[in-house]
Amino acid sequence: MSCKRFLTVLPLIALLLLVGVGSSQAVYRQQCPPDTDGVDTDGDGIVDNDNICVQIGGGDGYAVMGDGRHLYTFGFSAFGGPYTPDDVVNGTAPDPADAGNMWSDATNPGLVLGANFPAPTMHFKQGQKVFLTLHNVGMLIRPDLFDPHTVHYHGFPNVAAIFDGLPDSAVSINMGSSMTYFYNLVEPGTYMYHCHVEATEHMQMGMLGNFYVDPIQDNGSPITVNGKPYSKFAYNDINGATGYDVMMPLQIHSFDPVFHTEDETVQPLSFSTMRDVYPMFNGRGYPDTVNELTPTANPGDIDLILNKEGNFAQGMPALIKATAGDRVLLRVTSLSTTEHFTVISPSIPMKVVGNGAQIMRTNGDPTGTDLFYMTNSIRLGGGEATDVILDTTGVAPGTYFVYSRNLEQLSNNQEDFGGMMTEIIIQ
Ligand SMILES: [Ca+2]
Ligand SMILES: [Ca+2]
Ligand SMILES: [Ca+2]
Ligand SMILES: [Ca+2]
Ligand SMILES: [Cu+2]
Repeated sequence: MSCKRFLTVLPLIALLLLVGVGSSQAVYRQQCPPDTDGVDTDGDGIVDNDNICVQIGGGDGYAVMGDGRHLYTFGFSAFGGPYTPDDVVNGTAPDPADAGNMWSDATNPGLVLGANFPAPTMHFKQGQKVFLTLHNVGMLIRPDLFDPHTVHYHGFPNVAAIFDGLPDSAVSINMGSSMTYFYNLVEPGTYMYHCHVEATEHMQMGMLGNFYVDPIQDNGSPITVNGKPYSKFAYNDINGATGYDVMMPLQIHSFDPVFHTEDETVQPLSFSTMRDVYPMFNGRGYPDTVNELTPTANPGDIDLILNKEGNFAQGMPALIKATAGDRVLLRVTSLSTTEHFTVISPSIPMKVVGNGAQIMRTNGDPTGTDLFYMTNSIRLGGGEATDVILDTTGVAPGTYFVYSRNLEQLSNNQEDFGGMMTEIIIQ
């Protein structure tokens, strides 16, 4: 951004901070070109709807842990449009009740300011061309921290290094600045995104989100497997092997409260002794992982999730619900900065069908040989993604569990029985 524009924007931001209102879309600009290529690249039969423009903010805020503690975080939030931070950002189905929420989500006071954890979920379709604008809204709790931010779309082969978000090879976005990243989504898969500025700090602090791309095969006619037709697939698989009925992204992450408190209270950061004691799925520690959305007074807005103390917590659900016979796709990703995590499903076997945003076939080729395997546990390090399908055929109705095999990760800090666990309810 030019110096002149920065100087124009800065007082406006200061004004917004003072008055605390969020109707400032005019302040920030995004690139959002119309789709005029005359070609239908996402396969839905419409030639002019393939460009998708979304905006997120980068800033700071608080996240509520499973034991009720509020941790200072850095994060991304949905921005400048009719979204609350927890809404899926996919350019469709905006929630009109949320119009104008930018600096804070009035319906979700646990998530004030410019941060949400996890970051807004990115859900797109193969063939779409995404223009993702990141606005750095600044740190409201740490205004002395003029850290820039970026978006690193992990695992994605970019057309140019500048869109990769790596501070070494790309520009970082300073406070009051914006940049539009371009992604040509030619491959489906389970990805993740995060800020890559001072990555250990900004990732530990929470700038992490789910990101997945549906395959173009979803546009085709249903594929019948074992007498049951599927119309949604994890990957282009030709024979329906990755077809599913229910899908849930499960983001693995964990927080070190000492590190977060140091950042909040302007202390030197303990990188070398980072120790995560809040293991989470989708930003929540059990039992918050299974709390359901609570309808609000606003019609159409079902964003609230209360934790066990009745406080608002992160709005990303992690409860899995299915009907016996359904195939459940879990898109498991880890953005942990400290540890490997082993996730088990002890009662319902997992079929691993994807890894590293590719179908588990030779060379990741849809026509390759199946390399799928059955297991009860998958192990992920930071930056890894695994797609598993739980086939619930013959599973008796009831409650089943998915959790970390490392038993010390089943806690919310010093509170026993919590952490990285969620439930599968089979009806
Ligand atoms: Ca189209
Ligand atoms: Ca087009
Ligand atoms: Ca909403
Ligand atoms: Ca820093
Ligand atoms: Cu950042």
